Parts: sequence; C-alpha cells; structure tokens
Amino acid sequence: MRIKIISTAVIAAALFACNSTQPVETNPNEKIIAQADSFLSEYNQKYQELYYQSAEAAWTLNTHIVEGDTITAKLAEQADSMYAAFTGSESNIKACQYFLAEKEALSPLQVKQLETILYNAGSNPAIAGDLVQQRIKAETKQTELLFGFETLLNGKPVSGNEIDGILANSNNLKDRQQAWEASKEVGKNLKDGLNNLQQLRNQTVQALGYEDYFDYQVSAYGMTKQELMDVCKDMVAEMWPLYRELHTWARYTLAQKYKQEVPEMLPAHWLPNRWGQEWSGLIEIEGADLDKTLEPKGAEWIMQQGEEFYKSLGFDALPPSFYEKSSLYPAPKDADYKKNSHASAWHLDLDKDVRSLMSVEPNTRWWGTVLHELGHIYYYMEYSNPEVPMVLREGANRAYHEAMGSLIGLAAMQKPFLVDRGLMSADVETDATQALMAEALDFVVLIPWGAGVMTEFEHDLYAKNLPKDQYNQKWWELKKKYQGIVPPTERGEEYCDAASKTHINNDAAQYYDYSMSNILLFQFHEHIATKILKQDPHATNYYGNKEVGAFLKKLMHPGATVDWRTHLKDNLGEDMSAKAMLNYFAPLMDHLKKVNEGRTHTLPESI
Ligand code: X8Z
Ligand code: ZN
Repeated sequence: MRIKIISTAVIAAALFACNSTQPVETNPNEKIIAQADSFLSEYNQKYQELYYQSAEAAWTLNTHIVEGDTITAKLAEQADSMYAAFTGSESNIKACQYFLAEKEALSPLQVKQLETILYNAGSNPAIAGDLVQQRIKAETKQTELLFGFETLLNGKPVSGNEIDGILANSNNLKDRQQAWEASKEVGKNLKDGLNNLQQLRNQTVQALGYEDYFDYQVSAYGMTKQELMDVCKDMVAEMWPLYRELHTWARYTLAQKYKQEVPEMLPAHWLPNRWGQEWSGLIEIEGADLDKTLEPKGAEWIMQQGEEFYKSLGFDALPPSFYEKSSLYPAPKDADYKKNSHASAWHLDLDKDVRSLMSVEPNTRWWGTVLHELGHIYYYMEYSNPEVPMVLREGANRAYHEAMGSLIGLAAMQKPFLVDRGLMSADVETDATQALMAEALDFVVLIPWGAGVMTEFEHDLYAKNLPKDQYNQKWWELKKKYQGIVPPTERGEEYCDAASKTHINNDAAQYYDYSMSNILLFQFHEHIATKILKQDPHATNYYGNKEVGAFLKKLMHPGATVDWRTHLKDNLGEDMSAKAMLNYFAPLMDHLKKVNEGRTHTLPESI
C-alpha cells in the first residue's frame, strides 16, 4: 500500500482534534510524541521503498554501462527523481520543522530522525525542483562518461587494473608516463559536466539555506565549513613532519630505482598510484611478498578469506544474495558493457540486500580493498536491526564507515596475522621498520592527499566557485603544496585531472572522510591492541578473537542513532585525536631521520 505523506495542515488538524477530544489530564508531550511517531513510521517505510528503487537503478547504471543505452539512464533518473521528490517534498520538510519546533517534548531518537530527514531534504528540496532534476540528469551523465570511457594505451583499450599494474611494476619511465597520461585523458570529457554540477549542486542546497554544497556535506558532521577545514589543517600539520621525511625518502629511492637525478618534487608518473594517494607499492618486505603469495590463490579465494576473517571475529556469514547479486570481478575482456571500476559497497534496501561492486584481482592492493568493502558491508548488516530506523541506517558519521574495513585491512597486513593464516612463513625474519614503512606509505600518505588536495580543491570548487578555467591550475598547485607532486609535463586547462578521481564526480565534497577515518582507525586499533588483545599494536593478530568482534559490533550496532563524538567518548574514553596514529608511527620517524641524513628536504618544515 502506498502511504500518503502527511502535510503540515493534516498534522495541525490532527493535533487540534486530539486537543479537543482528549481528557484534560493527558500529558501534551504524549500526543506530539505519538504524532511524530506516526509521521516517522510512515516516512521510514516510504523512504526504504524509494531508496531501494533508486539504489537498484543506480546499481544497473554502474554495473552495466553500455554506450548509447538511454533506457538504463532514464530508469536511473526516474528512480532518483521519485526518491528526490519524496525526500525533498515540501510537506515532509514542513512536518519536520513543525515537530522540531517542539524538540524538547520529543525523544532523542525522534529528534535525530527528524534532523536527518531535513538533512536529506537539503540536497533535493522540492522548491528547487527543476534544478534537482537537472542535477540528477547531470550526475547520471557524469557516471556514464567516467566509467563508459575507453582508456587507450598505444591505441589499445586498457582497464584501470592494467594501468595500476604498470604503475605498480614497470621501471620504464616512458611506459609509466604513457600509462599515467592515458589515465588522465578521461578528465577532458568530464570538465564541462563538473562545471555544470558545481553550479547545480550549489544551487540545489542553497534553496534550503546552506551556503554551498561543501557546507551541506560538512554539516552531516555537525560542523561548520571552518571547523572542518581546521580539523583538516590540523591533521595535515600533525602528520607533516613524517610525510616530509617520507617524501624525501621517496625522491631519493625512486631516483635510484629509475637511474635519474633526484628531483625536487615527485613526478606523478614515478609513483605506484594514479593520484599518488598511497605509495605502499614502493616497499618490498623481504620474504614477505604478499603479491606473490596471493597471485596463485586467485580472486575468489581473496573474497572468501576476507569473509572468513570477519566471521572469525563473530560476524555472520554473508547472505547468499551477496554473492548472487554482487559484481565482484572485472568484466570479461569481450564484454559488451563496461562497469564502474572503482570499488564500492551498497546497501540497496537498507536491510538484507547488500552488494559490492569491485574488479578484484589477486594482489595485495585488492586484498586491502576487499577487506575495506567488507567493512562497509558488515557495518550495513550490523545496523540493520529493529532498533535503528531506516533513515538512521548509516555510520555514526561517514568517517566511521570508512574506518571499519580499513582497520581490518591494517590488521590483515601484520605479521602475526599473516603467519597465522599461512600467508607468511613463521621463519621469515621480517624487518619491523620496513613493515611500518609500508603502513606509513599507505595510511600517512593519504592524509595530505585527502585532507589537503582533495578537500581544499572541493572547498574552493563549491565554496569559492572556482572558475572552470582555473580547475587544473588549482589542482596542481594543491598537489605540489600538499603532496610535493608535480606532473610529468605542463598540464593546461584542456585537461581536468581532478575529474579523473571518481569521488570528485560522484561522491562530491566528502573526501575528508577518508583522512578522518585513518585518524579514527588508529584510535580503534590502539584500543583493540592494548585493551583487548594485550598485544603490541605493531604486531597484532585479530583473527578468531570474538572480543574484538564484539567491540566492533558495539561501534557499528547503533548506526547513526548516536552522536559520533559521544559514541567515541563512550567507547574509547577519548575524543578524536591523531595521538594514536602519531604514537604508532613514532619509531619510523627516528628511522627516517637517520636514513635521510645528509639528504635535502624540498618540502617546507611546516605547513
Ligand atoms: O574509495 C575508496 C574505497 C571505497 S569507499 C575503495 N577509498 C579511497 C580511494 O580509493 O580514493 C579507500 C581509500 C581512499
Ligand atoms: Zn569505503
């Protein structure tokens, strides 16, 4: 049965009727509580239904991209429009405002739901209906252009995995540069679309009083833009001395590897990642080449072992539908469709229908990504419980969501775990400092990229209306400032290198989530290692420990029904802080200072 949405007039009439018919001694709070409950239960039901339809259509759009397939795009747009019309409807907004005016009378859970409903309305307000429609269309188009793009290398189509393979393994700088440049070609096609989305995203949220789209996305954390930018600035500043040492180490190490002079800044194509966002591929730990171990085992094995790890902590097996409906492996070479090549996890019905979209291959990078995505999936499954209303089936904040699987990814690279799981021989004498290096090249290197480059670019894009003819200049200015990375050759405004990053197109103004998640996950890890496992945080083995699982479930179970700060304090006894991460990497700082002695640093001492 379709539920009619209550309008303010209906609510007011209902209240009035109640007032005139109820006995005088009835607590007036009870009435408004009951009214709000009835509104919320109807809302949640309809929300789930429309969310599901829209997610299903988006799933098809992302897993089966066929050039010129207007039907899939149309279906996705239609479903999105229905979802937008409901979540942004004037009557729903008014109802929330009406109830929130009586906040004190309501329960905290009701207030949280009403606030979230209003927040969701913020990106789709009916009063900006035409703009919302245009934005939905533009977003669908951008996804098609990004993932339908045929990247060519020497005239032949190549996949993202193949580009990554070259950047991970080739010592030939010419090949590397070609692969890197090929991976940026897609940006040219996306520039107009990004410019269009920049305007449309801003205009739609402005209709409900947000300053701009960046302001809107940040408000989910209960922060102002300035507060968020300050948090990001602090994260970058705290990690900077370590990043600066890593940068110097990487310049000298790579110059030697490629037999070149030591460059002032790192050429983008020298690094083992298209965006230079993580450099863990630069280190090889003797006797512990996980790539070699994983290769013969195959992609399916990686998936299965990932699930096994979570199960060993006490999580349930994945529902059979996960394997039936997910799109886990690369599309066959001769497939007549393309798929989104960036990994993601989906909660389609906000209940049991969980899926992941990946292109898993048997290597270390995908091992980490599988565990990351499964973290999202298990978070979905954990908060899909009767205590969490549909509209609050989200992470305590977005960074929590990103942190869970990355935490397991960190744990899954530590020696005691690898030995336990037969992925490393117990006899291998590993160098603990090298292992720490590999972790820093992943988790530390992401901070200036995420909290610096990506965040400041998107801040300027939305909050400062960055002009289109300055996109690339700004991008490379930030890459140099925060990452010390420069392009192989001049990149003019015909390119749009920022748009080669998925999130700029379809996960806009949220990338600080990942930097915050790295900070949070070291706090979680320190707690687990010292309080639960009583092991050195650098050498843990979570496998099979139900207490670790119980702790994670406790973090996950309430979804967004809790305030993220209170939740952290309640479970860890502390606020968000980089202290755990800094402590963890402290031994590396001493080591790097020694290794870099006599070398020239080209990044400033502080930022
Ligand atoms: O996008 C992701 C995940 C999906 S939420 C694979 N990550 C960021 C990225 O790839 O840019 C994980 C780490 C950073
Ligand atoms: Zn993620």
